[in-house]
Amino acid sequence: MNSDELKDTVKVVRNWLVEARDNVLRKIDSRLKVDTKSGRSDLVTNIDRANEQFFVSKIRQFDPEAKILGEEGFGDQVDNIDGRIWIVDPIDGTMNFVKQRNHFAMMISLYIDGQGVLGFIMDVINNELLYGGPEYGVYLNSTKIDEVKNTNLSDGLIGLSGPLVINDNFHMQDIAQTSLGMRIYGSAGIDMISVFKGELIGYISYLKPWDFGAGKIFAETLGLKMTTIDGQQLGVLSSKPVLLATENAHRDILTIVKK
Ligand code: 2AM
Ligand code: CA
Ligand code: CA
Ligand code: CA
Repeated sequence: MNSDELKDTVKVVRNWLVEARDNVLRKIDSRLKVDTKSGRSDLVTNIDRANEQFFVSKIRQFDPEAKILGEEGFGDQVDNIDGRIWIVDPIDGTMNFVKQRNHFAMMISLYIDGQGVLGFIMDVINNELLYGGPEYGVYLNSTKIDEVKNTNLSDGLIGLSGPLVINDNFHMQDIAQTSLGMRIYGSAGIDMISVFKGELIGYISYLKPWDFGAGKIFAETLGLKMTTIDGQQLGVLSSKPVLLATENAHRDILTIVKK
């Protein structure tokens, strides 16, 4: 995409997010319809569904040829990375949304032939939007992020997912002990905003494309690393434990994982 197309796309998607945020805030005190998916901690609400339908209809109007990969299934069946793919997580941190009405995000990303072009993560309650990509640069609201300090694991806080720590998968407790402390926020989007603000040195969780699509683009742009937990390249359509970290912390964590 040329720079005018990028600017136009950013403007359009930001408008969708503003409208979606208004829609969610308007309904935030209403009674939710909550259903379980794979288990009792894997939830979906009427708002997740309505919000995904909203984004899917906006994307269809704006970019009719593109494929859409949406968590709640209102997009397309996407089985290869060819062409333009929009990835949508309408509410990230649904458990937080249900229990706290706080600490949840909306995430959208655009890939072309497997290359990340633009990503968007919005912290709905804090009204913080992280957006951009390799050609556009990465911004937090109106402030450009030029670099994220390359901190070691032992000098920072690490964001982890509850199940990985409880089960001590991949020596997760050793990783937590080596860091200055672990934080479990319960939303990949909120964790990733914290990583790109330099508040966490990394984040580790089992993630699907809609969980990591936007974050992977910011990592590639800002020189952080996002790979599978064993350091392999992370494909856009993969569904694996993911390690996002500063370059130094990524190295430190892989040393522990491979012990
Ligand atoms: P979600 O809320 O969009 O499902 C903590 O639960 C984080 O892991 C959230 O970002 C959540 O995204 C994501 N996640 C991925 N797979 C999950 C699952 N099976 N159950 C709960 N959360 C999941
Ligand atoms: Ca979910
Ligand atoms: Ca998610
Ligand atoms: Ca979700």
